[in-house]
Amino acid sequence: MACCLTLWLPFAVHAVSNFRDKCLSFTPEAYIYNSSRHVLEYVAAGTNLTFPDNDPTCARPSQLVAVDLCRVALLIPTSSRSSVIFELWLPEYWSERFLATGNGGIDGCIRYEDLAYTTQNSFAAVGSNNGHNGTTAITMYHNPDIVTDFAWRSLHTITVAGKTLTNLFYDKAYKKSYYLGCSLGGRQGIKAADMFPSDFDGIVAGSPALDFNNLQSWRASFFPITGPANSSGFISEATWSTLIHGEVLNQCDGLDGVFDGIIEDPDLCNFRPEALLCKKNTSTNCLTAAQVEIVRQIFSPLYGENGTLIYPAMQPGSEILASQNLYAGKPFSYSKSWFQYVVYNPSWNASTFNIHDAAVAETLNPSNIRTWPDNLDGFRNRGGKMISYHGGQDNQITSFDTERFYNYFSRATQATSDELDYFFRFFRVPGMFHCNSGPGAWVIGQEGGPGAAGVPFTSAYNVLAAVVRWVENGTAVEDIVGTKFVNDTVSLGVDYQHRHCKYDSSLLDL
Ligand SMILES: *[C@@H]1O[C@H](CO)[C@@H](O)[C@H](O)[C@H]1NC(C)=O
Ligand SMILES: *[C@@H]1O[C@H](CO)[C@@H](O)[C@H](O)[C@H]1NC(C)=O
Ligand SMILES: *[C@@H]1O[C@H](CO)[C@@H](O)[C@H](O)[C@H]1NC(C)=O
Ligand SMILES: *[C@@H]1O[C@H](CO)[C@@H](O)[C@H](O)[C@H]1NC(C)=O
Ligand SMILES: *[C@@H]1O[C@H](CO)[C@@H](O)[C@H](O)[C@H]1NC(C)=O
Ligand SMILES: *[C@@H]1O[C@H](CO)[C@@H](O)[C@H](O)[C@H]1NC(C)=O
Ligand SMILES: *[C@@H]1O[C@H](CO)[C@@H](O)[C@H](O)[C@H]1NC(C)=O
Ligand SMILES: *[C@@H]1O[C@H](CO)[C@@H](O)[C@H](O)[C@H]1NC(C)=O
Ligand SMILES: *[C@@H]1O[C@H](CO)[C@@H](O)[C@H](O)[C@H]1NC(C)=O
Ligand SMILES: [Ca+2]
Repeated sequence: MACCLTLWLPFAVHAVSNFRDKCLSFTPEAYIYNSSRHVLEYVAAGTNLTFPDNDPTCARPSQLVAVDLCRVALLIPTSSRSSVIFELWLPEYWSERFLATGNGGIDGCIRYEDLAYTTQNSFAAVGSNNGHNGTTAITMYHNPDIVTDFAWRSLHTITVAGKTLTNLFYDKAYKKSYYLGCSLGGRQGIKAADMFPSDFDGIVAGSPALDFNNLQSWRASFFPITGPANSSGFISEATWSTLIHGEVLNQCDGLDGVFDGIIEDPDLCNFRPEALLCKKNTSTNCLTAAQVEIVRQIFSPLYGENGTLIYPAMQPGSEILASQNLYAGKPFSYSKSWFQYVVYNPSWNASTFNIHDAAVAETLNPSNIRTWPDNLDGFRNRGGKMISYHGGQDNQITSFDTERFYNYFSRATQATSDELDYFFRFFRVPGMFHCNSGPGAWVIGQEGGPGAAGVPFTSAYNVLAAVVRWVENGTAVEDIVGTKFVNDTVSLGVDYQHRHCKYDSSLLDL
C-alpha cells in the first residue's frame, strides 16, 4: 500500500486536470474488502448528475453539484446475503473533515442533496442506500441481515470505509469526523453515538426516530382510530386543516403573546376538542361527539397492554400535514411495511393494529433497532458533541418524544441540563414541520436541497457549522438563529429570523 501512496504524492498544486487524473486513477475497490466498483468519476462544478439506476421511489433522479469533486460508488458486502451501495464524494478543496449522511423513513435512499451540501462546504462525505433500495422494507422479509444494515450496520460500514478511502485519496488523515441526519437519520446518529462512540466527533441528530419499534406502532395506531377514508363520520383533510387546526390556533396560538400561526411551546397547549362539538340540530363547521372522541384520542399518549407508555401524544399544531398522511384514512406506509416485512408477514392487515402488536414489535426489537440509550458515556468521554433539534409542528414524529428522551436521558445519567450541555444540546424549532418547511424560521443548515441551504455556514445560523465549532474550538452554541425565506425561496430574500432556544430554557422568556 505504501508504494501506491507515493504515486499520488507528486501532483502539482495548480491543475484541475491533476485532480481529475488523481480521481480517475484512484482504485477504491482495492482497499475495501470484497467491494466492487459501481462508479468512479470526476465531477466538475455545475454538473447536474443523474442517477438512472436509482430506485424511482427515492424520487432523487438528479443532483446539481456545486464544487469539483471525485465521486466514488462501491458495492460493499455486509454479509453473504446483504450489501450496501456506498457513495463517497471527495471535493478538490478539502477542509480535512469527514462526514457521514443518514437516511429517512424506512428507506434505502441516498440523500444526494446532503452529499452536495456538505461537499460544497468542503467535507469529504459518504452516504449509502442503508442496505436496500426504495421506500419499503420488502427486501427485509426473511432477511435479518438487511434489517441489521438498516438498524446500524450500513452507517458504520460506510463510515469505516469512507474514512479509509478519504485518508488514502488525500494522502492525509482526516482531522475530525461528523454526522448529519434527520428523522430515521436522527436515530442513526444517536445509535452510532451509542454503539460506535469513535465513529464521529460531532453529530447533528434532527427530529430523531427514537424508540423506533414504538414509533412504528404509534404511527400504525392512527388508521384504526380514524377508520378508512370512506367510513361514515371520517374526518376529512379539509376539516382537519381548517376547522380543527383553526381551533387549535384559537386556543393556543396566543399563549405565547403573538398570534402568528405558530405555537411557540406546544407543551403549554392543552387542546380541548369539545369546543368544536356540534350544537343541537347543527351539523356544519362542527364535530359530532364521535369525531371529538377521535380527535381526543389522536392528541392523547398511546399506552400499552401493561399500562406503560408506548409513545407520547402528537403535538397540536401539526394538523395540516398530519391529515395528509397519518390521519388520511389509509395505512401509514412505513408502519405497514415494517409490520408486514419485519415483524409479521405480508398478509398482515393494518386495519387490525392494536396494542398487542406494539408489544410483539417491541419484544422482537429487530436487530436492536430500538435506540433509547440510557447513557452515551463512550461518546461523551472521548469528547463527542451532539446537537439535536425537533420541529414544533412535526407531522410525522411528535416532538414530545424528543423532549421525553431528553428528560429520560437526564434521569438515567443523573445529569442536570447544565451537565448535559457539556456534550448534548437539544433545540426546539417552533413552526418547523418534519425536518424542514413550515411557517417557522426553519432553515438552520440542517440538510441539503433547495430549502436549508441559503444560510451562511456559521455557527449562529447553521447547526452543522455549530457542531463543527463546538468540536474544534470548544465553543458551544446557546441558541440557533433560524431563517424563514420569503415563500421558502432563498433568492426572494429573508422573510424573518427567530432565535431557537435550548430545551431547558423557557421559550417564552425571550
Ligand atoms: C468475499 O468474496 C468471496 C469471493 O467472491 C466470497 O467467497 C466471500 O464469501 C466474500 N466474503 C464476504 C464476507 O462477503
Ligand atoms: C437536472 O437534470 C434533470 C434530468 O435531466 C432535470 O429534470 C433537472 O431539472 C436538472 N436540474 C437542474 C438543476 O438543472
Ligand atoms: C440496489 O440497487 C443497486 C443499483 O443501483 C443494485 O446494484 C443493488 O444490488 C440493489 N440492492 C438491493 C439490495 O437490491
Ligand atoms: C370503502 O372502501 C373499501 C375499499 O375501497 C371498500 O371495500 C368498502 O366497501 C368501502 N366502504 C364503504 C362504506 O363505502
Ligand atoms: C331540534 O330538532 C328537533 C326535530 O328535528 C326539534 O324537535 C327540536 O325542537 C329542535 N331543537 C332545537 C333546540 O331547535
Ligand atoms: C382488513 O381488516 C378489515 C377489518 O377487519 C376488513 O374489513 C378488511 O377487509 C381487511 N382487509 C384485507 C385486505 O383483508
Ligand atoms: C410493558 O410491556 C412492554 C412491551 O411488551 C415491555 O417492554 C415492558 O417491559 C413492560 N413493562 C412492564 C412494567 O411490565
Ligand atoms: C473560538 O473560541 C473562542 C473562545 O474560546 C471564541 O472567542 C472564538 O470566537 C472562537 N472562534 C471561532 C472561529 O469559532
Ligand atoms: C409567494 O407565494 C404566493 C402564493 O403562491 C404568491 O401569491 C406570492 O406572490 C409569492 N410572493 C412572492 C414575493 O413571490
Ligand atoms: Ca403564537
